[in-house]
Amino acid sequence: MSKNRVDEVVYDIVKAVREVMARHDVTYEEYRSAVGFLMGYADAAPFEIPLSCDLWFNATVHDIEMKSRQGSTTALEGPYFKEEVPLVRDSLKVLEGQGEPMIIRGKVTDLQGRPVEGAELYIWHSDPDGFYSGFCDYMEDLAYYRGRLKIGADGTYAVRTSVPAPYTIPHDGPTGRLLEMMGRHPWRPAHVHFRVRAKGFLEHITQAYFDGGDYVDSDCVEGVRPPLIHALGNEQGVRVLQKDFVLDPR
Ligand code: MBD
Ligand code: FE
Repeated sequence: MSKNRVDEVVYDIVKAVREVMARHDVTYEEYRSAVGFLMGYADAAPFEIPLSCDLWFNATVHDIEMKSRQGSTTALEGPYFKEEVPLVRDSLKVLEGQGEPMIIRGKVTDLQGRPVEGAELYIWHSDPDGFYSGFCDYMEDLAYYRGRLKIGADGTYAVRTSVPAPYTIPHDGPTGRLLEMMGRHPWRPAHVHFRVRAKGFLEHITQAYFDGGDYVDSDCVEGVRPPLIHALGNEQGVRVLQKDFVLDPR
């Protein structure tokens, strides 16, 4: 029968790398320098190992997981979710006078289009400078640009906040150096994160990107999928993001 899973997967990776080395005629010098590069993580930046793995492979595991779902398109969770955020009714706390106002609204339904009453919707995103509360020195209060909403009987929600900005992954270590050597940039397009929890349904984690926004076509972590790109509306100077969620039953 089948070999053990570790051997099956790891040995396939080894063979794939060998094939790439042969195809590009990798030299001894290049091989030694690649090993040296990996040593750099252990020596100076072990904390960048997850960053580097996520940069190349998180979207891949995500796509694999998504194959077994039928609801609306899910997306990467990213590293900045916080559980302990305020329950909000209609607005998130924002830095006053900064950024463009935005309303996010939509509906939470099941696969048959019926509203999912009692669902919990977490929303989090960056400030107008691309920073997340709790992860920068001027915004410790987790109420900024974060909140948890309770979905009512009709399944709809609407919350006021401001438009987030593109974000760079940390690039002052080996991961950034590698991207630079490759001629790639460390930016993610501006985005809003969502997490929906409801009894009887699979947890639904997703993101929204803005049509025409910078880096939507060149996300460094390659996490953008067409159904996640939304055209921002404009109602009397307020940007409008419509984001609906279709949940998969558990
Ligand atoms: C982010 O804000 C993010 O959403 C992802 C997926 C990776 C790095 C930073
Ligand atoms: Fe993010």
